[in-house]
Amino acid sequence: MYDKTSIIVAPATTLGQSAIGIIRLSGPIETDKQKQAAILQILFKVFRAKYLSSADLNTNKEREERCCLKPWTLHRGVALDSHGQEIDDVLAVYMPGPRTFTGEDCVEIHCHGSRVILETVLEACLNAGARMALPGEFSYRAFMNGRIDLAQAEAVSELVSASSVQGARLAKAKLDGAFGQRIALLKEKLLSLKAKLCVVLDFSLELSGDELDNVSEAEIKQNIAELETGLKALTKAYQRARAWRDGCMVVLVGSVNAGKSSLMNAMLGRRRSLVHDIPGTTRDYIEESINLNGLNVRLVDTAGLRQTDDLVEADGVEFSRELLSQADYVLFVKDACFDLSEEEKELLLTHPDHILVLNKQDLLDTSRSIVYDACNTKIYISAKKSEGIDTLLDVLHEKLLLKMELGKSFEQNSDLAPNLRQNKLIQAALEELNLFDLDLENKMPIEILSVRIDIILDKLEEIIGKTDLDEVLEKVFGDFCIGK
Ligand SMILES: Nc1nc2c(ncn2[C@@H]2O[C@H](COP(=O)(O)OP(=O)(O)OP(=O)(O)O)[C@@H](O)[C@H]2O)c(=O)[nH]1
Ligand SMILES: [Mg+2]
Repeated sequence: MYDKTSIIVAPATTLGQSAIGIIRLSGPIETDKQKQAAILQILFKVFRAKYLSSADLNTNKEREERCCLKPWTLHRGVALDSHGQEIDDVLAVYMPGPRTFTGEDCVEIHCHGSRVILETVLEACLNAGARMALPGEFSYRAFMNGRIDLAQAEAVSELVSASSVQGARLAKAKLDGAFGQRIALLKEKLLSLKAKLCVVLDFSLELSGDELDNVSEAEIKQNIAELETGLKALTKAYQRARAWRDGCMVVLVGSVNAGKSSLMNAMLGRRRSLVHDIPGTTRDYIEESINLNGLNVRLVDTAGLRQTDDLVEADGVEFSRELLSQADYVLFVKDACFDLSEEEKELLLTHPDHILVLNKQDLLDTSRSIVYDACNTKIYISAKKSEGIDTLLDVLHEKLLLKMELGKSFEQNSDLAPNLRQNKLIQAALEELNLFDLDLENKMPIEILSVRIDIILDKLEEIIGKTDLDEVLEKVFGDFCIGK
């Protein structure tokens, strides 16, 4: 995958218009202190410090300074294009490794934030001998040089893509290494479990599980229980973290013309979804995000549920059902003037995490009372007149906090934020732990029990990264953006 010998370069900020735009370089540490660092040789082809006018260059002091720019100091100067022409007034900083993000020699050039300038400086760096960094390559080098563990590397990516303050905090805690420490604690427990088994093994190679004395067995059971609690807490935390990080998915479903698109627009406070009295107006799903008291909620408007001969609409209906199964919460929109059909009642029963939104209350004949008993929570609204929307949003917020267990003290769980990859490994570890428990019950030989522990250990190690796992690393870092 990545080679580790070249000097890599990439924009560290977006290639757009902004006050400042940064080009970042990283390359292997120059170990020969007498030699000019290779990264500086590149820098001096694209950057000239302000005080280095050609006349001044004759003094020894400046020659020295030119040879080795004072580290950790911002130097004012000009950026040069590939032909040596001045292109921008910039600041440059040289950061010798190993105490840098990548653990290597690093350089940053702070330009004015213009796409043209950044691309020109980038091109000059490439012509001077640097290579364009691949996605995630800076973080990869930080990981390979032992500056961060794999969970921390992923946290860098999670931090920049967090969609809420809490999501950013979770990523920051992981970046600080708290998550890695939690895994290390679980690893310790496993090792102590393995040690106990080894002690028993040492007594006799013939010994089998049923010959474990009562004390050892009680201790082992205690260890398993602690491990199980620790792993389960992490999978629960995954759900919570996912909600804070990626947002909760709330799907609006119901029969055609119920007012789903009107409700979507009312919740967004703007016209986004097409509204019409022709049934079957919405065919493809429409997704928009809202910030519900700090919680990122992805609202999805769907095609109305009905039997149809129209092939395109039928596809839309099929998709609505698929989205329904993925939803964290469902807003089941119903025209309040009509009774629930048997099919609708069944749908509500199979999706208990729903709010029945009874729309068009402005048309409701108060003398007519319809009993809607197949639901957990019902709220009357008028999407057209924007009535009841605030109440609906408040109730939805409350429900989501409850469902995703987000009401619990955030600070208390701030270090627990596995991502999808990590959660899969945690679940695999849990499954293996259950098998271990079963084997113990069935008095299996200790060697088999010991192998199970090794498998769990492998899973935990993969979470924080083992350097020989090339495939995992490629996948993890490949998902990063360039410059990270
Ligand atoms: N009186 C009244 N009419 C409403 C209300 N909400 C929606 N409507 C009307 O109901 C019709 C259907 O509204 P939509 O929002 O398009 O309904 P939908 O559920 O998205 O329909 P499909 O996309 O066909 O599934 C439109 O004519 C709306 O103006 C309401 O609260 N009161
Ligand atoms: Mg619609």
